[in-house]
Amino acid sequence: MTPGTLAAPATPRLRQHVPGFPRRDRCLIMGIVNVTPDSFSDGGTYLAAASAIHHGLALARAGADIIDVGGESTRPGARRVAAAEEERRVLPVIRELSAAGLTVTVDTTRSRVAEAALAAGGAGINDISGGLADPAMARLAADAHVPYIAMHWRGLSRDMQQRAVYTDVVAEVTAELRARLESLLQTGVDRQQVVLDPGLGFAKQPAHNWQLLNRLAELRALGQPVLIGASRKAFLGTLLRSGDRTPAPPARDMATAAVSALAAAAGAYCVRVHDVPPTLDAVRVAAEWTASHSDPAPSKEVQ
Ligand code: PMM
Repeated sequence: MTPGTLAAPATPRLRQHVPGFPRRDRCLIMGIVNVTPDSFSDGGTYLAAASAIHHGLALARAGADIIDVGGESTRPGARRVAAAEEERRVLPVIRELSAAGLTVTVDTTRSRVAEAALAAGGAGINDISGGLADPAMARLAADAHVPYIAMHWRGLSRDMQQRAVYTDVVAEVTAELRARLESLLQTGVDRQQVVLDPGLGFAKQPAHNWQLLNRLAELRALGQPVLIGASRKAFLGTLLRSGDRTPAPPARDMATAAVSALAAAAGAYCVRVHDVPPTLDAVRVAAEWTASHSDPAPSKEVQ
């Protein structure tokens, strides 16, 4: 054994980097722009392209590293919109935000919409179906060689909650994402491009979401960067309602920030949120918290 091996100081692990996304020394923040009339979280306020663009720029100013633009609601029970309508909603927003220098992803399951979004300046694809909804998506991701977020998915939103049946949710989601990853790689997608996401709230009951968060390490063991999308989701409202004092809706952004801190400390690569400032503080705290174990010297600052 090399002398001193056991005494080697702990060094912070190198942060994962996905070419095409910004490089940061903390968990990345993806800000959400939903260009849908029925989004549960913004009530359609950002339907008009102009306000969606304004909102995306504000999220970036607040510290979002990536802006995710989606034109189709994925709330449980939601019906699909036509591809042409989805394009009509997202393309002007993606064009404008990309031209302003922002890193923009398109939140779509359709290769046709993703291709048009990349042509409009988009930097990556956020596919909540992980390539399952459209067989042409993996080929596009391989050819375009852009960041590709593959989320765990068990079917369309209209009846996905019927598929929230698991014996061991973490083991099953990890196995299903591993199968997705292998299929993507076989199609020619570069491993470096792929970010995996457990898909909180998608064919998941609240307890499933909490188990996935608690056992993030098992998902990270697949070796890919992991994205967490917990922002304002119903399972946070359910948790807070079960206490007797706190009303659920206004508190969801604080609960979201708490999840952001814990997920970042557990090694999440990126968190996808509606409200950026509390999550920016949260991921900064997490970065300092996890980095400080390698530097035992006390800070000079008092308090
Ligand atoms: N959640 C929603 C939409 N897109 N994309 C990824 N990668 N992960 C998610 O968890 C996710 C997503 C639904 O939430 P929203 O309606 O607030 O955008």
